[in-house]
Amino acid sequence: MAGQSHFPDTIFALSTGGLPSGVAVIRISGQHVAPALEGLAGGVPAPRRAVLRRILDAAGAPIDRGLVLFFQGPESFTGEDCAELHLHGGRSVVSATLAALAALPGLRAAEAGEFTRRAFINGKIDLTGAEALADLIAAETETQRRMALANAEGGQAQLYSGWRHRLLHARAMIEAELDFADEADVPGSVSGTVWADMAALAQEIGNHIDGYRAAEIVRDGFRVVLVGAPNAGKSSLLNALARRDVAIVTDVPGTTRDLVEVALDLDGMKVLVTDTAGIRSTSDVVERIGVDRALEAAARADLVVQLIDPAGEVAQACGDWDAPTIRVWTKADKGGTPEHEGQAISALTGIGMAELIAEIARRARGAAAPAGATVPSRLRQVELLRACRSHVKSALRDGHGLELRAEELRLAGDALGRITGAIDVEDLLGVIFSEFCIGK
Ligand SMILES: Nc1nc2c(ncn2[C@@H]2O[C@H](COP(=O)(O)OP(=O)(O)OP(=O)(O)O)[C@@H](O)[C@H]2O)c(=O)[nH]1
Ligand SMILES: [Mg+2]
Repeated sequence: MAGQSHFPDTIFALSTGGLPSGVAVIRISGQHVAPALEGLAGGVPAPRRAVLRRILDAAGAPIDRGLVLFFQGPESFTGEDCAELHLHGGRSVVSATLAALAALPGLRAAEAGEFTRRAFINGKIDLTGAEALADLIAAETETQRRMALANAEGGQAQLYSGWRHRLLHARAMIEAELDFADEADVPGSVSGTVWADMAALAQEIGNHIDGYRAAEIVRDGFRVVLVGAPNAGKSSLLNALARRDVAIVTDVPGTTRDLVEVALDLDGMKVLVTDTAGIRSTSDVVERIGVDRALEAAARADLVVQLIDPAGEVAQACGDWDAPTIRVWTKADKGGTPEHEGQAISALTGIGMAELIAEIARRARGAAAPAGATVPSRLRQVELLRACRSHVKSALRDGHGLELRAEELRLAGDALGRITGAIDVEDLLGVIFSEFCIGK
């Protein structure tokens, strides 16, 4: 069977990473999979059974021996007939096999994200599921992985389809009220419960949208900015956190001018730590730009860590930022006792470092979406959610007629449909699937 494909081409790609590797998996999808396996592997294995076969080139000469798996559409990732060849991950093995596949009629190399795109078009996953798969492949930390997995397993799809269902139900009740408005025995308060539910829905969508920043923190990282007077020990702290020499450290005040950023995995959370120029008023043009950048970075931070050398100059007024700020006293190995509250650390000996890292990780977790929460993961989704909520709110306004209010609910449902790809998204697909690597 040729699966449910509408695509003339059968696509193939190396789906595993860099070569050489122990094993390389080549994936094939489309209506010509079975004939391709006949030629390449001497036959089509029973679906979902791994069999060891010789892989042959077009002239019948052996390329390698490997496992061959066949997935009959629609029970496959793409919904089409699919196959996987698990080969030895040598460059020559892979290139000879890809060349043999390209020589077969109807086959061509896949574009980035093309397998997932076919899965979407064949109804195997919705757009939020596809986006979550891209996130899962990109996930570097445990929290990123958990969030992506929850969405890949249909968390968002279920939530939005529940909301669409409520919108449909509300419209049906309103239509009924419109149709039977003239008759005496209409259950008059039908729309009363409907509007209460729509008000609740607007609230739920609002809460869900509020979760986006927390999701962004998981996906893109919790932004920590180190600020303080020159020589406070900011660059030394950055290097200690990164466990390598990222930033230049000298005893010259004003060493750092640019922003220096490192991405860390702190206790499963992605944390971006930025070192900045020491803040002071200066006539040096370059340093002044550095100070401006430091203050801008602090303004964008999720957490500011303000470093103070107890023996150093009293930090000058540091400017304004909204982010929560923790004070850290540096160079604790020198024994100067801080007079004020705050953590004491030494980047040199490691005193207090574990406590500081734990505190940053605790705050990052507090700001991030909780594990397994269903949250919007893309600005695209948030924009449509905002549109949806604004239509629901318009519908709730009593001023205009019932027909118009029902129409607003229809538009609200359409916005949700665009998030999952149930309606009208052709123009978006290129953008969404280009995020993927080849072979997915
Ligand atoms: N004893 C001791 N010295 C430190 C410690 N941390 C930094 N220093 C020294 O303090 C001086 C300044 O350190 P930096 O890390 O360059 O300070 P900074 O805040 O980045 O300074 P600017 O980039 O000029 O703003 C250097 O001589 C460091 O070796 C520490 O924990 N203990
Ligand atoms: Mg520095």
